[in-house]
Amino acid sequence: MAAQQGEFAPTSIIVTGGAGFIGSNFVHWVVENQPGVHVTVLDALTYAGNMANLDGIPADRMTFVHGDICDAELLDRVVPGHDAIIHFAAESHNDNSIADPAPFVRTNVEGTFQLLEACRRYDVRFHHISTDEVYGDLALDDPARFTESTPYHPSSPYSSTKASSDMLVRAWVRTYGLRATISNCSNNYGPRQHVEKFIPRQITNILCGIRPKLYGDGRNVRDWIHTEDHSRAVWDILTRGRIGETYLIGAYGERSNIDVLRAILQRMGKDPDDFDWVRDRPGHDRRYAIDPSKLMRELGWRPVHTDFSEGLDATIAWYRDNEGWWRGAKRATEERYARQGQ
Ligand code: NAD
Ligand code: TDX
Repeated sequence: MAAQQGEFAPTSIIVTGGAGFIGSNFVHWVVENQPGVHVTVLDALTYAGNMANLDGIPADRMTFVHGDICDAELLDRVVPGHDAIIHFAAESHNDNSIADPAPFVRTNVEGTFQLLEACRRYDVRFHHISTDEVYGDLALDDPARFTESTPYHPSSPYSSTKASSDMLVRAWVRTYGLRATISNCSNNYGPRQHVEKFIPRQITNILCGIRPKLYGDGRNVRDWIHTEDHSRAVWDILTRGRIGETYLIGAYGERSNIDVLRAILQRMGKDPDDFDWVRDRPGHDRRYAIDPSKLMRELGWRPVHTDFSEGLDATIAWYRDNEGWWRGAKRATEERYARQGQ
């Protein structure tokens, strides 16, 4: 698609965390939908990064750099010559942040700081991927949704480090005039999500003959969005969003955990009570809900994957068809959960 007047039209972008779940889905989306764009993936390949996530990307469309976003000297070698950094890399799992917060502070706060400094040195556009969790949680009976002006109120070590990184981005825009935007998205689902996360954990448990595990009373609500709708929103904000602005991304997909689990059980031919209630997550956020109207109004974005049952069926099919992708991580993940009583 030709760029409109005044639109930012990058031809060479860095995607940090491009070997992870949402980052790799974004890389596939860009390669399929933006033919003039070359992607450099910068990824440390932690337990959550997987080169197989980038299978099928033509060699002339992507360069892979194995490295750490906290490494300022590496950034000095990689960043010059690129038009933009889209920053997905993070430690992303709440339960891990409760067990050991240190890597979250390092990657999410220090790593974002190093990227901002590199963008400042080389005058590169920055888009920061963040989460709705920075706003804390809502009560189940509260009609409100999060908006761009909701006060920050993070609950977990993970969400507090994401909130910190958002604050750094805002300060770099205001103080140094950095060309940056922020998006805060709700819970993503789709292919290639690590088996530690809720939906893949339950699907792969059933495929392995392990009973699914539900935290607490199961009534916590998450606002689900298909990762491909997230990718398109990020591109719209990168190319047409206003510098210095925050955009919330969500698809009106609020569902309780027990409803999601029962939908998975039903679609996989299991009894609705065929799961275990387990210890609740400490500090467990009750409900997330996004008001995406700014993104819709200003940039005309709309979710395409609006049928959750259809998206769930496709996701279940992906895990059925790609056992080799998840089998290795499954045992270590379940051993860790067992130690936590979850
Ligand atoms: P993920 O854990 O699947 O992937 C993270 C990727 O970052 C991995 O490839 C990992 O190797 C890489 N990485 C980690 N530390 C690094 C470092 N120091 N240097 C370079 N690379 C490093 O995460 P995800 O679920 O795909 O989330 C991606 C981003 O989206 C995160 O910033 C997260 O906060 C945000 N987000 C996630 C969701 C969700 O539902 N998963 C929702 C909203 C926002
Ligand atoms: O086995 C489980 N049982 C269970 O009941 C797991 C793994 C989770 N849960 C619950 C906890 C949450 O209420 O399911 C819900 C979703 O859990 P996660 O998949 O761990 O996601 P969440 O904590 O909501 O955070 C996710 O969305 C926001 C991502 O992991 C974050 O990176 C993102 O910022």
